Amino acid sequence: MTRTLTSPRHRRSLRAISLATLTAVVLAGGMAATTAQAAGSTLQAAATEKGRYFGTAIAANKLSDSTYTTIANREFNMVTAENEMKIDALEPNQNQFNWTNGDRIVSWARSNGKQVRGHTLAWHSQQPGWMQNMSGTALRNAMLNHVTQVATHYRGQIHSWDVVNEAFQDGSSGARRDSNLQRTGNDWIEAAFRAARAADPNAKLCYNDYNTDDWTHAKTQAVYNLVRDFKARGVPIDCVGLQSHFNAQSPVPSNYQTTISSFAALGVDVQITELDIEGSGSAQADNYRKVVQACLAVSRCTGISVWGVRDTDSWRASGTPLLFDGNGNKKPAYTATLDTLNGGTSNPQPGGCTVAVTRSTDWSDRFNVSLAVSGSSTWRVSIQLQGGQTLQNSWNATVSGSSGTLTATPNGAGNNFGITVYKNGNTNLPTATCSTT
Ligand code: 9MR
Repeated sequence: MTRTLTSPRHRRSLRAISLATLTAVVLAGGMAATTAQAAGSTLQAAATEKGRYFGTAIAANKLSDSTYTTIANREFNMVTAENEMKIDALEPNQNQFNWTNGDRIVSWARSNGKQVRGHTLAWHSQQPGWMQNMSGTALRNAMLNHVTQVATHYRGQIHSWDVVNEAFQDGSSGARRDSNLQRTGNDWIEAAFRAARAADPNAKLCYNDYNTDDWTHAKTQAVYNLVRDFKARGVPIDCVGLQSHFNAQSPVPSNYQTTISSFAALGVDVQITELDIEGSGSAQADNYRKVVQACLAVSRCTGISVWGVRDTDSWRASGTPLLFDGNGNKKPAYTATLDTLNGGTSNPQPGGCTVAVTRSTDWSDRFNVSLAVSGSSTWRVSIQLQGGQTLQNSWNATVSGSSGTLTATPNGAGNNFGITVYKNGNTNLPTATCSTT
């Protein structure tokens, strides 16, 4: 046996096997790299790589618009019905449920491999006329019946339910919003959560609101206290939804990450549920970047949904608050969101360095990439251009190579340097790693 194995003929064939194995490994490596690159080329793929989802609101009457469904299907893996699962839509007459449009959205989502956020079981707004005219015990029971019937109908198909929506006042009071539901007794919120848990034990149950993004706002603190109280008393709650509708009057707060991490520290997930940010160009892109960065910085921030696909689909279309323009083209806000989802600096080794990579000016054929090294002044940065991309130009560092992997070292200009990259059809941001020399 030994002799046979070590015979020259066998050694040759062993070498052939090793070569074949090696080739396979290299090929597999190449394929893995291609897959990883493709995986980060849509919002859903990039978010998945970070252990999150990326969703959108969907309107049933737009499911026949192929531009809309093409984008929605490609980019998002979580779907919220924009209006079709609200109380007036599902129970237009008491105890007569109309599931048609809610079911259309759920079945579109599920047949395309997406998950669904349910929105919303109990709310002061969008109540059908019969409910608006009710009060007291009759209203409480009607609300609980609605929660039970709807959560039962969709049982097993919902990732997370917005069980209660917008139950607190704006402004400095921190009080509950006055509504017919609130007037049935302060415990209406916990009653709704208990009914939802009983009807669908596997859905995550969320409290969802707007103007709860700034940690210093009374409304944020009021929701925080509600969640803390629910956790302390064992009322079932799994998540908080920050709607995050931003504009000039209500900008992305500088303490947004503190808000997210503070809720998460109570033992609930945080979901950014209705994100839209009015504006355009690089200012809007920067705001989207801040939101995504804040979510990625908190492990219990488990997903982000934008409130619509194209600007023209938005409830406030004139503010152009979304990631795609009316023609379905990707906006700078889209690119910033994708880049941020794909980004992230590795933790420095002791005595090591990190490099942050951001896209700056973007032209049709090329873009600038800014690289900022921290942790050391004696570094070597390895930059991996994406497939097809080539180097045009560099500044403030010595850069060698022209495609594939580039190497950058200090040229006396400090730790911030840049390159211009020809896209050649590939708009993805290069990646970089830093080592000390
Ligand atoms: O985008 C929704 C719009 O089409 C409806 O007319 C409106 C009233 O129901 O609701 C909008 O969505 C809201 C969501 O349900 C709750 N948070 C605020 C959203 C924007 O108004």
